[in-house]
Amino acid sequence: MEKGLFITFEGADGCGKTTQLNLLADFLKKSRDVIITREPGAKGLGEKLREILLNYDGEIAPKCESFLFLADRAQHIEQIVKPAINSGKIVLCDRHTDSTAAYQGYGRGLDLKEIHYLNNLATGGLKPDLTIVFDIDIDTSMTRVGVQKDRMESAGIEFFNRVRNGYLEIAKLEPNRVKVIDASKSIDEVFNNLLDIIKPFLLH
Ligand code: Z5A
Repeated sequence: MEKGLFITFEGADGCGKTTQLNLLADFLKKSRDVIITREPGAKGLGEKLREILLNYDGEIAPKCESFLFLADRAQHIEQIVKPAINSGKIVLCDRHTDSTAAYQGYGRGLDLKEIHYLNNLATGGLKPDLTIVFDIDIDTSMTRVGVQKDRMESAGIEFFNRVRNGYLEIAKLEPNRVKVIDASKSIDEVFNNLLDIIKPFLLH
């Protein structure tokens, strides 16, 4: 059996990571067993948590928001990610632990050490083999998101700049796991850059 792999896709809203994840899945499916998943809300209970996180119209305290994302993660890891990796699949996941660090930590200002600890608790210590951060300036990403914004997307430009800088900081701290791609380029150019990173990685 081939070794399972866990690859996560990260970046500010509208950076184009979902588009790239789907392109990569199509490319990899020619030779490997691949599953696509996401946080928050892959399926079942997660979908209910996603509905609250993105659409609840009352106030959600930052700590409560973090715990809801972490609850979704704990369920997702047990129900979907671990079984898929253990059966030799490549798991492509749209957002994971670095989203909590970037949005709730750098963005909302919660303690990063605590978030790191809680992320570890939720994942049982399982880490992505590779994480791609799709980096983009906030004006471009907000144009891509469009006028219809959910609860998280309505947080404002200063918040998103903190999130973006948070991702770049995470990449500096963990250069072996986290690779940054300039996501302001065309879809084809970004995908070619993604393949440049993925291909040698798959050979290891
Ligand atoms: N969140 C959190 O705070 N803490 C956590 O722990 C976790 C998540 C796990 C989830 O939102 C929200 O939860 C997210 C972070 C927070 N929100 N905020 N704010 P989501 O799952 O609904 O959506 P998303 O992950 O933020 O992004 P998205 O809507 O899926 O967009 P995307 O993946 O970045 O981009 P896309 O869908 O591939 O593309 C967006 C549009 O741009 C689309 O029309 C594409 O055709 C277009 N596009 C894509 N690439 C290009 C290029 N290269 N050029 C031009 N146009 C492009």
